Amino acid sequence: MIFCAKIHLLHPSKVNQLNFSSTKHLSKFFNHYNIVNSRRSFLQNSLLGGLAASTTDFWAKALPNFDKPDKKAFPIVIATWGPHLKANAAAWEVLSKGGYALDAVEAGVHIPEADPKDTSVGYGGFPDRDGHVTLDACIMDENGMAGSVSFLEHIMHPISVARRVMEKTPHVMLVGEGALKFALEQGFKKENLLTDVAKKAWEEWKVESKYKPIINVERHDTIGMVAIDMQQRIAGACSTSGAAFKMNGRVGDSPILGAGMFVDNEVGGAASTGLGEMVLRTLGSFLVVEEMRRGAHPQKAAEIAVKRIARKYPKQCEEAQVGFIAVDKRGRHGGFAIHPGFNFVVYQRNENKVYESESLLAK
Ligand code: SD4
Repeated sequence: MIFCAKIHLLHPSKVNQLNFSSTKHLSKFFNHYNIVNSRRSFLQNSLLGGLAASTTDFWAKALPNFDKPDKKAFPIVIATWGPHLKANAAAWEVLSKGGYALDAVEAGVHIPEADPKDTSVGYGGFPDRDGHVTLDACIMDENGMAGSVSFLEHIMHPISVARRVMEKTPHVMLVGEGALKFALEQGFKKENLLTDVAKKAWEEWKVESKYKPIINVERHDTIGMVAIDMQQRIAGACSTSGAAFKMNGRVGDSPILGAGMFVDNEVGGAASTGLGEMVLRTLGSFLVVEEMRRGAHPQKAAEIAVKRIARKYPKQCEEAQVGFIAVDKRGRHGGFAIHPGFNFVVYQRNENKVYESESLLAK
C-alpha cells in the first residue's frame, strides 16, 4: 500500500520521460523514491512479486490517455478473414461466459487448425516445396508473456504448443525438431497433416515449380486473432502453414511477435495476414499497436502500417497482399490491406459480423 501511495505522487508527464534500461536502473529509481528501504529487500520483496501488481496499476494510470471505455464494448474478438466466423464463435463461447481472453484465442484458432478444408492453417495446410507441412504460430497474454513455435511439423495445434512454450519453458520460441520434441514431451500427438487435397495441389505445383504467392487466394489465409475479455484482458494468437510451396525452412511473419501479432494490455492488439516477408521487415503488428498508443484509431493504425510497407516496397506491393486487423482498449476495431478483397470478422455485442476491409489500392 505504501508503495502505491508514494508512486502516485509522481506526475504522469515525468513518468513518460523516464527510461529504464535495466532492472538495476528500475530498482535504483524506485529506491530513489524510498519505496523500499534497501535494494536487497526491494529485489526480494517487490520486483518479482508486489511490484508486478502495483506497477500494472501505476502504468495503466500513467501511460495511455484513453477515454473510459464503454463496458458494453467487451468482450470482443476480431480475426482475419471472413471464413473465420466459426473461429470467432468458438472464442466467443469462452468470452461470453466471462472466460479468459487467452483461452478464447486458443479455442478460436483451434477451429481452422483442425479443419482439413482450410489449406492455409494446420491440418490440410499446403506444404512447402519439398512436401512438408510446416507450421508457425504465436500467442501472447495480457501480461506481455508470449510463446511461439515455428517450422513445426506433425502437430495439429501449433497454437497450443506455443502456449506451452510460454507457460512451461523459460523461452519464448522453439523451432523445428526442438519444437516437435517439446510438443511430444508435452503429450501432443504426432500426425500426418498432409491431406490428399494438399498433396495433389503440391504435385500439380511441381510441374512448373513457380513460387508466386497469390493475392487473396480463396479469400482465406492465416488466422490472426485478438480478444478482449470482460475483465479487459487482451490476448492474441496467430497460426498458419505459411506461404504455400515456400522453401523448406522458410519462416514467415506469423510466429514472430511484433510481426504476425502483438498485444499490449495498455493499448490493444493487432495481427497480420499476407506476404510475411513484408510484414517481417516492418514489424507491422508492433507498428499498429504503437500507432494506437499514440492515439490512432485501430483502422487508422492499420492503414499507417500498410502505407509504411507500400512506401518501402512499392514493387512488391503490386503483386502481394498484406492486411492488418486491430482492436484497441476501448473496444474499437478496424482493418486495412494493400489490395481490395481482404476481410475480417468481429464478434461484439452478441453479433458475429464480416467486415470488408478498406485498402490502399482501389478495386
Ligand atoms: C506467411 N503471413 O507465412 C503468413 C501466411 C500468409 O500468404 O498469410 N500467407 O507469410
